[in-house]
Amino acid sequence: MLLQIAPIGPLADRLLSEEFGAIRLWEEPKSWLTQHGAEVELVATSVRAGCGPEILAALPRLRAISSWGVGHETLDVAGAHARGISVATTPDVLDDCVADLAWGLLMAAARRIPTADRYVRAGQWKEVGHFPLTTKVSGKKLGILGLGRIGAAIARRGLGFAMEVRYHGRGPKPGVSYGFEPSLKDLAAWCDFLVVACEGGPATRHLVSAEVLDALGPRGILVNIARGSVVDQEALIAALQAGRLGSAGLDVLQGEPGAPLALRQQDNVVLTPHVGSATHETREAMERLVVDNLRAFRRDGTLLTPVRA
Ligand code: 8YV
Repeated sequence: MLLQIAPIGPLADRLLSEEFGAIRLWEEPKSWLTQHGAEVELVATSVRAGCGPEILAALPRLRAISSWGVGHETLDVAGAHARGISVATTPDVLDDCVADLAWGLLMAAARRIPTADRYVRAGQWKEVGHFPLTTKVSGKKLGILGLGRIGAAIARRGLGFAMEVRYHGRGPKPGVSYGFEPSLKDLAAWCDFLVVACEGGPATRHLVSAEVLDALGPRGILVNIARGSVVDQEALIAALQAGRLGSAGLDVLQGEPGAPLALRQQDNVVLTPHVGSATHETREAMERLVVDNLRAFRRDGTLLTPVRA
């Protein structure tokens, strides 16, 4: 039996129902897990809905979890692996769109595109005159926190903008030509633009600290398309307000959905509502991959895109 924890999207929801006869947990009574948990062998979920230790404990015969989204901080991956349960997410298919958005935010923050747009709409172009000068993008130094699949896609785009790229992460990546920087603070001090592309969860919480933001400095730009938790948001707000950080482009925030007033009031911030993967093409590919992972598991007991232990 396949248990679907929460709605995923129209395509996945339909296929899971048609091909797997998915039980939709959100449409069942609260007692469903206690009564039927032992019948469940497959779970479909999303990074939004997650699959934590409580649900795992209620599913003694579970064999595989297929989750929508590349993030897995809301899934108990360690607990699942310890029980021999395979876990799949939806990597690869969203790399381009998330990297594209990182560049959109970088450019919007550096060239102040949203502010310039408001300037024209408010009639200031004609009334006040020329818009203030902004920051050049091409040829600058690009720092990337987390050179995974998405970080690498961001780096590749940087080469097209004639940038030197360096990165920080758990360690140097084999076969990578970009320079590895063992200290995030040193990377921030070196680069003009710092893009956060690492995993979320406790291991990366507040890696971008007040110290790192100060190293990035009053002309530096921070872009975050990863998780709000990676950035110390209070420190970020303080740095932006004081002009100790140049500007920021943020697709993810702590406490999302929604943004604190302090950020919404800052002119040197560009905000998007966690839409890195949110294009028709990529969302369809992510939904298909959730189903394809389950099809593969049902066929031969393997997943196409498993999370490695
Ligand atoms: C989603 C994501 O846009 O895949 C992920 O981990 O963060 C994104 O693809 C996000 O989960 C929407 O809430």
